[in-house]
Amino acid sequence: MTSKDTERVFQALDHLQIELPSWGFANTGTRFGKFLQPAAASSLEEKFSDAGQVHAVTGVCPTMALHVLWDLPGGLKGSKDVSALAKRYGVQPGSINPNLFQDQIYKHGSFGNPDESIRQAALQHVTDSIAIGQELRSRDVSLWFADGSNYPGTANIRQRKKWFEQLLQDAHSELALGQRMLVEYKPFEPAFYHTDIADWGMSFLLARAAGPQAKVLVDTGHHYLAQNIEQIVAWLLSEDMLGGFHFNDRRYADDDLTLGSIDPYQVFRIFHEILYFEWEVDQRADIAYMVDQSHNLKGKIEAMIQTVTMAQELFAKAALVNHKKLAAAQQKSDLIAAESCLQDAFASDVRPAIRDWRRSKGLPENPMQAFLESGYLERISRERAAQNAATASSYA
Ligand code: LRH
Ligand code: MN
Repeated sequence: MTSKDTERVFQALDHLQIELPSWGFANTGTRFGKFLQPAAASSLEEKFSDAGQVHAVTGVCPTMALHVLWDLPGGLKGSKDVSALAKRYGVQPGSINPNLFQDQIYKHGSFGNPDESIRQAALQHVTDSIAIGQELRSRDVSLWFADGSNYPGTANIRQRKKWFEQLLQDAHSELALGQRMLVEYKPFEPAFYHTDIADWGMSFLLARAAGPQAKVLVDTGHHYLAQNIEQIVAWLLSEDMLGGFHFNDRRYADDDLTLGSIDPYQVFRIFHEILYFEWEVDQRADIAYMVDQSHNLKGKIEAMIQTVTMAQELFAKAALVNHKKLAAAQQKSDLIAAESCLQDAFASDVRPAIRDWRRSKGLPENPMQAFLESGYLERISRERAAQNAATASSYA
């Protein structure tokens, strides 16, 4: 690594901020059960406290995404406490996630439900979530819809599309200046025949039809294994429609595993497309880098620190791609030279430069070690064990 390379790593890390999901600190499971961790967070205060720990040892996680039903069951009324918690734990409220999938009324959908009163109830929840965002001065409202069907012929796909178009436009009209609406897509689960917003194209069309403050959210776990995610990212950048990411990793489906645990080169290729675009247009892309994971077996805070440091490493490697040399090789269709630009960067050991960057920021060189030596885990395991033990649940 030359000093120029180290400088490029420093510049890249100066710009990478990662938003943590409140729900990533709670006890979560699969339909086959939930393995309870004594240290897991169950109250919003505990989630802010844990996110504060990750921010303290990494320095790059100043915001935490909130899921309205799980974190703000009282809706707007609860926002005063949120601001107090944010102040106390040094982490600001991040994207606001309405919950349009848990309430019993959403059995046959929310914006796609044939029952208009349920569609209106869903719109009201989104409108309330937008108001919460304004109250908390958080920028993004992040929309994911579980809507779809399980059997052929049971849903009018075109009619539901029309309802989504109209209701997303209605929601967009509630946004304040500077607020954004992120539309997340997912090919399946919990619906197993069709999902109303199943891929990037459907999200793109609906976001564009909704209005200028609507963008596409790319959850890396929401793609078929054969899909080229970085090509989708390149297209969305080219159309100025990329609003943000939900980062996680997977071997099969929406496994929500820790970033880079299965395919680190996938994340590197995504970061490369972003940094190559920014080099070409000589401008930072306005992207929300967020984590969306559920840590069913790993320690929740440790998994979050692992995710953030892995993201820093892969982002730093992508910053080492020699864009000028790459552009020339692409222009000459010099395949080996072009491919080597990425492979050489990916093979670079950026960890010493990252440690230097952390030292220059007064941050611990090894965030995981700093956290494990802090005694925080032992303390919360003692304090929270009883309340967590009481939350055992069974699937059926
Ligand atoms: C859906 C999803 C969505 C969240 C949820 C926790 O799979 O990715 O972003 O609301 O996970
Ligand atoms: Mn997601």
